[in-house]
Amino acid sequence: MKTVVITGITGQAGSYFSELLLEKDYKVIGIQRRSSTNTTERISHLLDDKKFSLVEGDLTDPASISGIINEYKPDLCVNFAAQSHVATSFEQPTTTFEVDTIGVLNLLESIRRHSPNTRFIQSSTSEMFGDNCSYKYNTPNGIIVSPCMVFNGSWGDSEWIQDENTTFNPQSPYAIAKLAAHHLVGLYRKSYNLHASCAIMFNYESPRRGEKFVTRKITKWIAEFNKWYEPYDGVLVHGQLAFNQDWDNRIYGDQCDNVGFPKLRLGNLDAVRDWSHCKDTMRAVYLMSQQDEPDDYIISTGSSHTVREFLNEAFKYGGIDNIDECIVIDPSFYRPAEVEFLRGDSSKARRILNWEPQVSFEELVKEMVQSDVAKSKTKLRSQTISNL
Ligand code: F7E
Repeated sequence: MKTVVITGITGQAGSYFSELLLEKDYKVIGIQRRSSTNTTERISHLLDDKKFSLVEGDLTDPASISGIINEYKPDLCVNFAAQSHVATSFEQPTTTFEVDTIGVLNLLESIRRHSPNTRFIQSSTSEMFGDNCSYKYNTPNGIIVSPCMVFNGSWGDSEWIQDENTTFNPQSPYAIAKLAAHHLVGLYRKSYNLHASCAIMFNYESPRRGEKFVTRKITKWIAEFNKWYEPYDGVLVHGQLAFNQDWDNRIYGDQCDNVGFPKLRLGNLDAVRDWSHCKDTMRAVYLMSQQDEPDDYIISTGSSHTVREFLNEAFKYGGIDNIDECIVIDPSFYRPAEVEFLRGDSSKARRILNWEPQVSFEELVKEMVQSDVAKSKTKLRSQTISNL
């Protein structure tokens, strides 16, 4: 039986990737940071699986990481651990570099010294492109791609994309830290012949997405808003909603007009993202790990939408019409520097890995809304019972 060590095991990607590798009959070792609170919500259904176990460790502590790599000498090690919130990286740049760059260096060094046959996959990010794109020109002699163009704000049907040859121009401490890690992986692959690859993943989402990312923030708000109104088992529970204070305190400033519910506070609605389902993205990561040769791949759907489009789609599934009355544009959610446009060209992954995404944008949004609505109803049931 093969063994995989996964960092960031308690996160969205770690949980889906674990499920996939358990299905593929891997023994899964998840590295979990010590915490006094329970962080295993996303992997609670895996904890009883005999092939699944957790070990305590911290990416920023070389001794703990090298101890784990040395002990298990895994066939595969996948790094999903990161300080992954872009806005937070402006407030905590040093922590971001410690986890997102030094943490990767610690993993690479541990593998090089203790287990050079371990295959390694790093989660790189589309954020590394920043405000840069490639532009495809149709010419009489075929398509020409210019890999270093600053996005001009107009896209529509245009041929702006990012692919493996697009020049990086990172726009946040997070993206710069990730880019340094990306280059380290390339260097260790070349210098030490490690089977080390980078998955350049565009935004991936699911019902397990963290609640501070814009997609989940929207779908969770919709669920809580609907719950505010809903009669349950004949009992009108309007007003009994217990807010999750950890979600984002800034949401709870203004009240929604006429309804007594806090408005949804958002920043830049014009940003364009290439959103995929996390499960699709994880399949690509698995396929990368099975290739004879290590390499870097763009993992994306190739189809992009604005935050506003996500908002419209989610409100549609949530059955709420009056979006403008429900939201407030709050400049505190604007970033010091923004990545305006992301659309990944994953032709290489489709060709070599024989991969393609299966979940459409509409299906993704619908699943996220439905999941949050279902979760909020479960919460409501227990609250209602305890209130009786
Ligand atoms: O923002 C805008 C915001 O935080 C998406 C991470 O997984 O994907 C993710 O990074 C867009 C941005 O994700 C709010 O300004 C508007 O333009 O959901 P996000 P992200 O920054 O794209 C990449 C690939 C990663 O690697 C990252 O780790 O939405 N936006 N209003 C907002 N964003 C947030 N969070 N909250 C708002 O209220």
